[in-house]
Amino acid sequence: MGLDEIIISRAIIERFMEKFLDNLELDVAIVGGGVSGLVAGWRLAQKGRKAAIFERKLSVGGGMWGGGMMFNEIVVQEEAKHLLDELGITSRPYDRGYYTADAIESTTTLASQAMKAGVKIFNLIHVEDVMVRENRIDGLVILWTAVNMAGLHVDPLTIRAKHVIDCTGHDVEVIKIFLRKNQPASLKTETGGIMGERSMWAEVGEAKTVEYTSEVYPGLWVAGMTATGTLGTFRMGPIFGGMMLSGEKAANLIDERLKKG
Ligand code: 48H
Ligand code: FE2
Repeated sequence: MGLDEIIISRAIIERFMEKFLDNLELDVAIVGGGVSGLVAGWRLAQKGRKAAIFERKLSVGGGMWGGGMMFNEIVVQEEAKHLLDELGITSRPYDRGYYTADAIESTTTLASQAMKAGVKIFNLIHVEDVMVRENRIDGLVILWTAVNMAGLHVDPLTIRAKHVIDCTGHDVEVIKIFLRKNQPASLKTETGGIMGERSMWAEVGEAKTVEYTSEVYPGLWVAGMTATGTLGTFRMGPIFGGMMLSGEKAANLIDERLKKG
């Protein structure tokens, strides 16, 4: 078979454009393809929702690749073990109620399952703003990460979404941008602002992060470390059950909301 470079180029451009055009209007736009974002996308896609993940880096997986201090194993507690099983991630019991899993297997399997369920992932895209309409989030403002890194003055494009989940981890990026640009808007938190992530206390941090996974402004949700930081509880270190359960909870709550119309 003869190979033509131009066919290869055309194939990539056309296929990408099809995918991109098909995802300009979404039920749910997820910012950040870390653990919580991937789980949220996986669950929403399983429920038949049109969801896409926008990840600024080349690879998804966020903080899961490196396990704890680059020892590439993760710990998951009993409460989230069912998600490892459902995803097909091999886990081993350690102490009572603690399981370990290979960080690379966990990350790759989660990403693979999310995609196979139907969520689309757009990597190398930086979410730099949101769209707001009459006191409700209406979507995202996106730009290539490379443009942002190069400091070039190029205007962005937009994605319309009924719901946006900020899954940007410790950075709490979307929430910060939203507050900076939309004063005097306030969040559904104790002060109306970002409460801030606290020092490490795994047990409380894990439970509260799941509890705090919620809609903090109409159409704007927080999950994972962004929920930890926005509503203000303790960090938990390299235990990932809370992140997974938080992503799942956000997906379930949004799915219920979409059912109500
Ligand atoms: C597009 C963006 C943007 C942007 C960031 O860090 P993550 O893995 O986030 P979580 O919350 O799913 O998981 C947190 C976990 O990894 C962790 O750090 C834990 C449990 N820490 C405990 C502790 O004590 O430290 O993923 C966030 C993703 C990353 O891939 C970013 O690149 C991406 O979001 N991202 N993507 N546009 N503006 N900002
Ligand atoms: Fe972390």
